[in-house]
Amino acid sequence: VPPVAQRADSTNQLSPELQLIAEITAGLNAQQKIISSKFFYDSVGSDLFDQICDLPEYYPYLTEMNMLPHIASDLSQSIVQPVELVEFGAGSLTKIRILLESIKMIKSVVPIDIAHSHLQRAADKLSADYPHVNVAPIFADFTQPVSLQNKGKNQDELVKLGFFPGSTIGNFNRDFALTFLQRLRKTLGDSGMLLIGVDTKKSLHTLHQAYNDSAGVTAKFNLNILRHVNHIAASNFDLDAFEHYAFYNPHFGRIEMHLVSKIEQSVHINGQSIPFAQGETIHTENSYKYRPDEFIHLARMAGWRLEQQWMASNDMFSVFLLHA
Ligand code: AVI
Repeated sequence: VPPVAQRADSTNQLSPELQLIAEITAGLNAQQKIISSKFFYDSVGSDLFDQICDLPEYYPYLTEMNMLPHIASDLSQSIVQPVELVEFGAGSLTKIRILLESIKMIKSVVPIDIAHSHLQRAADKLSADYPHVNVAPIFADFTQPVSLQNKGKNQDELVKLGFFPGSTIGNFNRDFALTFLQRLRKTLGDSGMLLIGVDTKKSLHTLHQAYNDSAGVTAKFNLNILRHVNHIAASNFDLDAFEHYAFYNPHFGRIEMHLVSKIEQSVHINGQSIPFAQGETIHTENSYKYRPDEFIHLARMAGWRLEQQWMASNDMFSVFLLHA
């Protein structure tokens, strides 16, 4: 494969595919090698993530799912005006259904996700099951600014209720988490609200188990990023030559996932040979954990105020309702 730089078109703009290859190559040339966690989610990776969510050790998903019916019932009392629910990174719309069951004031749903066919299928099913709710999916990368203009029915009259569950905010570094929350504040408008799930700091043992499950699903999920990169960039990562490594970094308050090179080796990508020392790692993901006061501080800095807060038993997980 010729190097990306030689394949730019006449306007010198890289195509989206070549931009991805350039991004991956740049990350592998950094001193601490890195591949962005967004490359986890090809169809195999999305299936593996669904399997992670079924693991008893991966408490964030199950804990939040158990909290949602109670939260939805609380919101059904407090939300008295018609709302449009906007989910960022909507996936299969499983969680939206729990909200729809209780909150009758949701008149319109705008799920945003980059996985086009997956979202279209889920949106069609949702629309069939809730015929009185307007379902207007947006196929986009929700980490980029998204315009809600002309989406949804009578959208100007509906108050916007943003929904960002699953502690996906934890996969952003602090600066981007702040930028993202500021952006949502703008997107959802001056009467907007945001329901957001955030994983908490807790016993190191519990955190460790959640990212080092005994069935090895998280390890497969982590290694799959190399298979996906091979597919995108025609690189030759050997999945057997790397191993999963995840640990809690107390200094940064985050789980870090890495892939460790088991041997000294070179990997070919984009016309380059990338050397790996034995034991050298590629950093693939951060998952920040927030004490409630830390998260509330961040939300306030982004222009939100706290309306309501729910904590799972033993403070295992937190969900916040923020108001503009
Ligand atoms: C999607 N995200 C919130 C998950 C997390 O816990 O950070 C991704 C994940 N990585 C390993 N297991 C799950």
